[in-house]
Amino acid sequence: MSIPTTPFGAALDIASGLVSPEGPLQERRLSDLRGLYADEAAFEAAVADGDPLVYTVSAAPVPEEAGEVPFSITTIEPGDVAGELFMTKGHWHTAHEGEIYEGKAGRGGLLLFDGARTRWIDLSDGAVGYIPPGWAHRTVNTGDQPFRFLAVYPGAAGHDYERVLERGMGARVVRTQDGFELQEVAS
Ligand code: PAN
Ligand code: ZN
Repeated sequence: MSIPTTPFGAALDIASGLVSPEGPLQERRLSDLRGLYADEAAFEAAVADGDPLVYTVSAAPVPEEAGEVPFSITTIEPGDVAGELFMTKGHWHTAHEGEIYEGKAGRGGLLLFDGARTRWIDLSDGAVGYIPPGWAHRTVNTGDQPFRFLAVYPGAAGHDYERVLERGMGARVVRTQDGFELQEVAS
């Protein structure tokens, strides 16, 4: 049986990207994103050359259960693999559940894919992004500082990473001379 949650206020430390009181802390290194970058040779070279930290997720102590509303801060480091920007793995929710993101620091955005259509929502400057049910979502650091955002989602959402590995996100986000661009990928 799960322990009943009690009301609490949380501090979001924007300088460190940590939520307090703290729940699970996840670290994703580049090797955790195998199969997601277009340039596999550049990917393996970067993994061999130190396997850099790509993102961390600092979650509040809220269980992933129906009725609960977990929240977390994700920090994506600046960087790229042969021009393709550092990003989260991305997932579909296994249940028909949406999510809300709010940009907190740095520059970045949300790449969304419903299996046919791709959308981009900029989360820089504190923007809020709404992820409807049925849309895969991935975030990307488009700047040169850590990009941080708050995520709030239903506890019964569930996370399907396999489908993103198999089908992609419909586009890749790539560095250009004056910023970044979305490059469409046939799915
Ligand atoms: C977010 C993500 C978080 C990390 O909390 O889980 O940003 O991204 P990946 O889960 O794709 O590695 C969320 O969307 N939760 O549902
Ligand atoms: Zn999600």
